[in-house]
Amino acid sequence: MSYIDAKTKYAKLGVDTDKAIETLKNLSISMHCWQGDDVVGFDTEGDLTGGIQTTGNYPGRATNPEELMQDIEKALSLIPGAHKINLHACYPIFEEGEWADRDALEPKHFKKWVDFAKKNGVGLDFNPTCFSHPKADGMTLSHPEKEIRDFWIRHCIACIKISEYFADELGRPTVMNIWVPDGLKDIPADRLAPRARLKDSLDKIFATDYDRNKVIVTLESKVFGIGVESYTVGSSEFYISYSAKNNITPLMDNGHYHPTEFVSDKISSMLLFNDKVALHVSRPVRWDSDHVVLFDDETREIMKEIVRNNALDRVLIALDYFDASINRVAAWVIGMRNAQKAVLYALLSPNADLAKMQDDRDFTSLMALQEQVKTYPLGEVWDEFCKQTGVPADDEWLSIVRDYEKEVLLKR
Ligand code: RNT
Ligand code: ZN
Repeated sequence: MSYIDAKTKYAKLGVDTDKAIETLKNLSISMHCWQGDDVVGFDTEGDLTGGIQTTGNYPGRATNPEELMQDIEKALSLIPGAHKINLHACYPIFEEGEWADRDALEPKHFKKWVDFAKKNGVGLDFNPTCFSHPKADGMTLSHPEKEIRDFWIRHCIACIKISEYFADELGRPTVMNIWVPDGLKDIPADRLAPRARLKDSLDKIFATDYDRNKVIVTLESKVFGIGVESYTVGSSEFYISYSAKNNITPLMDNGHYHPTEFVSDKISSMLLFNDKVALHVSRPVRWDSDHVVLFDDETREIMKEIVRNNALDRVLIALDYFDASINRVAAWVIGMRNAQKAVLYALLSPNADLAKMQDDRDFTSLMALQEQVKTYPLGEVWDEFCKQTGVPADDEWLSIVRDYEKEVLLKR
């Protein structure tokens, strides 16, 4: 089937494939740098901590800024559209002999990333790194010791400054997401005090003067982590309430809920009460496992909600996973392309007709049409999108990654 045939087929449903392609071209997704090096970063030596974990030892991990940038560039060349790169504060690029602790990080330590972003025509997003650090032992912004809390408050404020610098340099807002791993392995004696301290620390961070048009701070909740199974300070209720009261953007990671809860079902409620909503699109398998994003039911359902709610400009989409068991460049390419493909699927759905059937309580037609569109020729429209944006089709990109693996990754 050709693109023209597919276009005709969708047109019979009242769906304009050309328009969908144009919309998709304008959607930028934030691609997480940390898939490239298993969340190791460049500023500390120790292990990954904070209740998150990478598994696998596929060869070719990026071990320095040059390698990580080279791998990101390779991935970007295989991903349609123009996107953003999401950096963590543990990825500063110091000069020879230079080092700064997390609370002393400055824009200059990220200048090379700005140069990289300009060269590649991408935006930058940012994240304080409140884990994998000697002072991040179990608790950070909610730590009982003031000295430790103050350190992480200073870190977050430093990150706001760096985010502002990115926005100034690149001419587009930086999304800065705060996630802290604070929690307890076993039954708490006091659930309130750590939450009160987290609230107070956030108040102190937001007391800093910054331009909210340039930096969109988001707060990411979680249900549990490895080694913090019994209590998470920054729970969903905590951050939803804090964000609403303080006009901050909440962030939902779809690995951070009970397996019977779906982020796709939460988006509409959050959009009713928030100007913007941020997402970490991930794939939990049994737990918050951060598997590569697939073109699966929940990813499609999430994107359908965004499209149907007419909220492509209000939902800030970022990816968050770290798989060390497969080629890491391929992991980026697969996840990004799947997220975009799921958006395309949503754009090619006869959403207004389906909504009307629901309102008319014609559930028979609704079910029939929802099933009908599942096997419509999405692939042809996707191929056309890849062609128009100058990137390889689904059956072409992997051999390019394989060559890169042979020539670059396996020689590391
Ligand atoms: C952890 C959160 C957080 C991290 C990244 C590295 O559970 O999902 O977003 O994955 O910041
Ligand atoms: Zn996340």
